[in-house]
Amino acid sequence: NFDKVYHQLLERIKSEGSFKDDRTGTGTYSVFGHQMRFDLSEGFPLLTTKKVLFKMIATELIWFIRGDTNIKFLLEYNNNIWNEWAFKIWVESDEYEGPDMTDFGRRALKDEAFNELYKTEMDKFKERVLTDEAFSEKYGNLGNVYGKQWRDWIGPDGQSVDQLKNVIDAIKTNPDSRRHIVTAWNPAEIDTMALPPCHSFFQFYVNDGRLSLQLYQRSADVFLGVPFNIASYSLLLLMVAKECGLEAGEFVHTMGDAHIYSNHLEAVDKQLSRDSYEPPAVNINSDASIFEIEYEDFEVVDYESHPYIKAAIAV
Ligand code: DHF
Ligand code: TMP
Repeated sequence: NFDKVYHQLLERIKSEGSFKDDRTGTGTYSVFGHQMRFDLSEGFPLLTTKKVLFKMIATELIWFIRGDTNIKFLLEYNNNIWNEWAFKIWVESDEYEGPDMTDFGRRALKDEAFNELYKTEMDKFKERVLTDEAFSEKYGNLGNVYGKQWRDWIGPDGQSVDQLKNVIDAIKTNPDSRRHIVTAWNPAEIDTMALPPCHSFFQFYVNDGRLSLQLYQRSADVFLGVPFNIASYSLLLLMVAKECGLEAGEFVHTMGDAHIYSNHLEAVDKQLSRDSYEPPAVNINSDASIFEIEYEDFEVVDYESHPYIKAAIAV
């Protein structure tokens, strides 16, 4: 039961987690080192004890696979999950002349008047990214984040390394290899990224016609980020398995700092009080290569879930 595996992590952090301050000033309860396993032959691990928006996960994954790092692509799908991190670069730049947005994430939660101002500025920002090409080139971009590293890692002589294409070729030609790795963690470029990669490193493993994937996630926002991360890497596994003519095996999710933000505790308890439904299935209705699959090619079948639980994201 996929939800149970996830609930066990929430319970573990609640009972064993120690409190500490964090970069965002919110405070978290955390454990260090945790592993969850999801066998995709049992269904697709989209959590059912709260509604998780598959569209956001699928369009973000396609964005990574395209090697795109500009939120414009996401905004065109009405996907707002990366807005705050692009907005932050904009409001901290010399060109920004609007009202002071310092520490907007925390201030928007405490001060209703400021929240209105913030929402107005954010709407203006989104509109400009969508309609003003020069602006979007500059401020829609999150820097050398996931998509860039997966598809166009720049080596010491300036050569481009397409890690995703290489790993797929290697799975096809040399399935037993122990080197099926893609890493977004590029130490020399961390300071060019809006946020250093949280899901930083993954490896494939082939056995008995089944393809498995293990992710190392250095930092895990267990209430908001992790449900997305589980579904995202499970979808990537389905896509790569199909591309390589293999069955999808297990998604193994290994975490470093696994934390619950102090302002998510109530939401967590609400979720823990719910019983799970059967997991849905996800179909890929296309024979296009993994590099050409579009959002419309995915189909989620029989997704039944409890309602959405709203929680504030720490910026
Ligand atoms: N920062 C933090 N503090 N936690 C994160 O999980 C996180 N994730 C990022 C970027 N920075 C982050 C990218 N992924 C949401 C989910 C994943 C995600 C960013 C945001 C999110 O807010 N999910 C909400 C609402 C989704 C929506 O309505 O668009 C959710 O309830 O799932
Ligand atoms: P950090 O860089 O200080 O670790 O902050 C990043 C936060 O974002 C942290 O709470 C983990 C969270 N996060 C996820 O859980 N999953 C994700 O996919 C991303 C991008 C971030």
